[in-house]
Amino acid sequence: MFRSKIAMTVVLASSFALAASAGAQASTGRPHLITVNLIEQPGAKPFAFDPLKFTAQRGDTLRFVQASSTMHNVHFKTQPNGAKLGSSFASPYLTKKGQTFTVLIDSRFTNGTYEIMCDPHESIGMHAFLTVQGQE
Ligand SMILES: [Cu+2]
Repeated sequence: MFRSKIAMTVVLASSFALAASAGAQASTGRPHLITVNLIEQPGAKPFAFDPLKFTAQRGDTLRFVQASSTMHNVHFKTQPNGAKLGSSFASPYLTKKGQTFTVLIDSRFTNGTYEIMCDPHESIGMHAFLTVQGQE
């Protein structure tokens, strides 16, 4: 399992490099592609979003990548006032390694912090925090 995690990191690092070079063509360096992995790990919280906290501006894209062999989803459970996602805004279940769920941070997202849960693993602490900032 440890070895496969390293391989996954290498793959993601190279796709990040591609995204970074594509973004570099714009004078502002935006928009960004932000990758969040759904991982399994040893310890008290066997499943996690990696990174746990991330920040985006409108126009950026969030990409969640299934990097474990356990089914997960991505549920935007708590949202700042004025957000237009609806409390049921969630991905389908991601069942296969490498499967992705992509969200454009557009005008539905007001500035503030969003708590993201994996529904099956909410009770064991599988959550993450997205902060949206910038001009509204
Ligand atoms: Cu999960």
